[in-house]
Amino acid sequence: MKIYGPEAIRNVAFVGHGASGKTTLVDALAFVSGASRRHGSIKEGSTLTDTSPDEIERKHSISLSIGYAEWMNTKVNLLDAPGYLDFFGEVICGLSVADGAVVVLSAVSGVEVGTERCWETLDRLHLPRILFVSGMDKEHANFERVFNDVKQRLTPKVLPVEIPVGDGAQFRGIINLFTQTCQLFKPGSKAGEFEETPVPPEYQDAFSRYKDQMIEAVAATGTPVVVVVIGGSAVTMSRWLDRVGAVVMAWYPGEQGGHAVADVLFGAVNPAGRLPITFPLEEGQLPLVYNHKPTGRGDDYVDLSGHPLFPFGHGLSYTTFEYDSLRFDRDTIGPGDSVRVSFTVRNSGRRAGHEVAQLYVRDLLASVARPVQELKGFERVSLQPGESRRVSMMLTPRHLRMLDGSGRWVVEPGAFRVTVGASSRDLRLRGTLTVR
Ligand SMILES: Nc1nc2c(ncn2[C@@H]2O[C@H](COP(=O)(O)OP(=O)(O)OP(=O)(O)O)[C@@H](O)[C@H]2O)c(=O)[nH]1
Ligand SMILES: [Mg+2]
Repeated sequence: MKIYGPEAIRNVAFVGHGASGKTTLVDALAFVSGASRRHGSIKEGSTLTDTSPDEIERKHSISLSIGYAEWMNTKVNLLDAPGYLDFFGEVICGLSVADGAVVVLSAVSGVEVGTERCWETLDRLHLPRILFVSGMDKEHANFERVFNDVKQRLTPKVLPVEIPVGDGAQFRGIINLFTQTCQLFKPGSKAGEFEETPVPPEYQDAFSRYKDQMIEAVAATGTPVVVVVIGGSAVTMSRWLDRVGAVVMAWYPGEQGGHAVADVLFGAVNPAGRLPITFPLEEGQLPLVYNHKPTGRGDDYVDLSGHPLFPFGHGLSYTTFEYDSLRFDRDTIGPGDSVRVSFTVRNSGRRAGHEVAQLYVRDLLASVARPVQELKGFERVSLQPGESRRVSMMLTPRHLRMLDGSGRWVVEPGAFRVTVGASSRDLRLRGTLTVR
């Protein structure tokens, strides 16, 4: 073994009720880390830490014993405490030198009196802790029940880091909620042997539910929270959105994405991206698009709004913008004519920023049903605080045309409503253009 200085040594105590699996876990950790060559078992009396004749004979720990694991240039002393309350003095000895604790719970029995007793001592000593649910392969193992038990009887501030795949005889592996990977064990394999796979489809629901709980728990600490979403499409966020300060949609930002996100979070860059899709409140609203045909009725459901969570074209920045003075160079045009639409955008906030001004058109009367609005132009305008600029965009016959009942492109005479704003639902200016 390498020689470690005090800065690279950690003492971690393994505590919990009797026979919850502490000695077995310590043995497995030492084995997986390479510190021990033997994968011992309680049944054979061959574990690293239950070594006295009494412990081997009775198959439970009697005194505090130490194993160790070498992990990431740190020596982790594994202090295996007995679980039976008769030996609670040993637990206190272990905890008094520990930097933190692993509280081991049985997947079958969950929180027991012994667990509560350890927890109270950990509270008193202000020790950080993680919980480990052992015996997921046993009959009647139930992770969800143990998790809820912990929330009710020990602390509401608990978050799963890993969740099991299957239980009892069907227990097959674990899913890590942070790395978003799944480790599947082969039947009969040793500790530390697994195959790494993506999260199985049947676990996606549980996976997202626990991830949402993770965001809620972090937000509940009171520290301002920004959620950075890495994803290729809309995600639902109604369960936690009102509890966090901001959301940054980073899409799949590539290998320099971390720097870009950091610049946005720390304010070095004022973001100006706009959504090219609609984010729904719930999946039940899908398909949800900004340019649908008129429905002839309200958009709401009996039990849900018909409005999106974030509309097409939405995006915020660290400043604000005002719009005014919409003008057309002509109000009435012929079917083959173009018109110049202009308006003023002003940076009304205190930071320099970029606005993406958007122009939408609706054909108010047509021979076939036309969308309630369609994006026909946009322009990115960079403005210093207080600065304003005239923005102008051309509307040409291409922007006003449609396919008629017989499949021909036509610009039909009549009125067109022209709206300008910061998103498809944040429209600040409107005017009407007439085609003769
Ligand atoms: N099937 C199964 N059995 C386990 C698991 N972990 C522990 N066991 C068994 O459960 C029994 C108790 O395990 P121990 O590791 O001795 O538990 P402990 O918490 O150290 O017990 P005490 O020191 O007596 O408090 C032993 O028979 C183990 O073989 C597990 O994950 N699955
Ligand atoms: Mg033990």
